[in-house]
Amino acid sequence: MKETLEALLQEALGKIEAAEDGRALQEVRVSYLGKKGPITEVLRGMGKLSAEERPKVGQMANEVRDEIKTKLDEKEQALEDIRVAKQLEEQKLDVTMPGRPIEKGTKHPLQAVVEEVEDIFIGLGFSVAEGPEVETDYYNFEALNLPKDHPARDMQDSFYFTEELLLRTQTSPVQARTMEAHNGVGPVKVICPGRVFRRDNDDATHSHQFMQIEGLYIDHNVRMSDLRGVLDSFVKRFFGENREIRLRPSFFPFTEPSVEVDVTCALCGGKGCRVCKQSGWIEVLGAGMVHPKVLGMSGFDSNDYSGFAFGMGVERLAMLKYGIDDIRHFYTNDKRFLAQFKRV
Ligand code: 2NL
Repeated sequence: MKETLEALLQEALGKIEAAEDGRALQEVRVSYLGKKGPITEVLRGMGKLSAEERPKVGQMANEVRDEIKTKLDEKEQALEDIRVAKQLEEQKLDVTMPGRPIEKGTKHPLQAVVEEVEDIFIGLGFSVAEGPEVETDYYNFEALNLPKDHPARDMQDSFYFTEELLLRTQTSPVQARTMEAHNGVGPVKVICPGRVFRRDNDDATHSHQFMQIEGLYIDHNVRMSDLRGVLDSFVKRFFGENREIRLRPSFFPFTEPSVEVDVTCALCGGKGCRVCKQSGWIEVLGAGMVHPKVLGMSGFDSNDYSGFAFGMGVERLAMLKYGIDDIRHFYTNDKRFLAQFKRV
């Protein structure tokens, strides 16, 4: 028995030594330590031994089994170490290599224009206010003298969530909220940039969502000449010192009187060309004196206070300033288009 176990051990150790991979080792493990292996067989045959031999043989069989197990585990670890070392050798990583350059993004031209306009108006004493894109019918329409069934609502058909909740069609509701928060005490001097939405068919000059900047100035004795002065300063800063503005009568439900504001054409300097359709003027924004009803609804006494307001499309400003011919360029995010505004 003793000799048999000793021989088994030597044989197993030899095979472990010779094994070149995990599979060969696994075969040795199964054939020597498995249920049908020779050691199990020895242990099973112990019943035939004498009482005094039995514990000795049992102990020896256990020792042989443990020895084989230990050697198997050691060899397995050794093979794994070799495998890892080989892999490290093959997959050398040069940590000193320069990384792939990360492409730097640019500010979106619309954002750049909004920030530029903000800077100009902050310089004129205005502050910037923002508000929700989902608005109530009250702030978007009612508070701006556009009662339900007013025909001018057709021009601003919107996206409704419910009868009373919609995507705002203009940023005026932010101004209405600002006025309300002042509790009838002026001055109010804000500009409100933001995204607005209208149910419209998209083409080169229309989009169902675009950006607007509206302005509002309420105080004692604010007059049309103040509006003219502020807009003239803005236009000169934004488009160039050599530009002039012109006010034409117009209509908005929230202002009275209302005007359309034109700027002299940069291309022809006012002489008339293709861009300005021979008129020498290009329309850039709408404005007017805040309607007394609008002042009243937002808590201002129109006998005590007056104000002017204006609204302009950011896309239109950007298109005129940078000679962009299609509004859709702003939304399709073609990098060739966006990269042109790196220095803006
Ligand atoms: C346009 C014209 C305009 C206003 C917006 C306004 C806001 C309040 C009161 C009175 Cl809270 N008016 N906003 C006034 C005149 C014109 O926008 O063509 N926008 C693109």
